Amino acid sequence: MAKGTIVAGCLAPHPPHLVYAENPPQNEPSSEGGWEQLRWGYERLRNSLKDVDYDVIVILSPHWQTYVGTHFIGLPRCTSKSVDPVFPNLFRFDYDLEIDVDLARSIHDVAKDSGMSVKMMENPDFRVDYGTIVSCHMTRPEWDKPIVSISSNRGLSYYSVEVMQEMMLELGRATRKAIEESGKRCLLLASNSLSHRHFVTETNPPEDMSKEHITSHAMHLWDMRMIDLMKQGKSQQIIDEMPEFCDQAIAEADGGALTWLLSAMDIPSQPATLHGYGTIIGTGNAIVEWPCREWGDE
Ligand code: 2X7
Ligand code: FE2
Repeated sequence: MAKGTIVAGCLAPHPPHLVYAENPPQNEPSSEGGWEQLRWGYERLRNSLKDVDYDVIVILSPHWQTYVGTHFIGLPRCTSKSVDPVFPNLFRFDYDLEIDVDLARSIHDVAKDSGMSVKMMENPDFRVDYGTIVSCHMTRPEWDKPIVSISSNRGLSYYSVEVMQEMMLELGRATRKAIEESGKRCLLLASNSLSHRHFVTETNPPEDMSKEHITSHAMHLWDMRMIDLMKQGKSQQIIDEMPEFCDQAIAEADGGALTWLLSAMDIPSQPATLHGYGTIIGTGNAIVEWPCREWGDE
């Protein structure tokens, strides 16, 4: 069997506003559009991936929060309605998705062997979080690929960003090893915004783009710094600066997704491609791709 590979790793933010603005048939509320810069960014990501052959999407979302270890969905099919608890006016989405339970279990097993606390989630009434759904929908709206859904262990809440990072670096290594052993071609998604300080009131209508901007200049500077490091291939520096970034920009990378992604790609020094940047209720969001399939065995 050929060794499995990561075809690309992506930073794929999940504000529900993006799906709301797209008006897909699965989402109940309807809109007049909005947040086009980001939606065009996702369009560019989809174009970049359109001829890429892959078997499964592996995603880590900060909105599935588990406090004892990292969990993996262990049910072959998940069908229900996902409602954003903060924005039920924007996101009430009927989903029907397939899980690659074999790959999920393999990552679980490798992580367990390396000493991590892990669990397969087999509750049939489980609701898939909106972060997972939005990032998958915006990346692959056809919903024709199975996914592996990984929870965000809140190492930061109990300990510190440093502890969270150590755990996510280990989970990334376990993910890469399990993928290589599986023989599968995988697309990895880190589902998170960058700076995450948001407005506390909503405009009417929510898609009024004359009101959309970053919450502060400091948040803008942090977002630009992180994007610059990604474009320069300075992954180790991103890891090194993560504690300050999470603290000062209230970054949603505090859920571990970006650290996990960089670790799974072996802390790449190759440059990433920025497909788009934009704000959503004041938070900073970047759509970024690391095209691992083009790197060869360097
Ligand atoms: O989950 C989110 C987010 N990360 C950023 C902005 C708005 C809503 O939801
Ligand atoms: Fe979020």
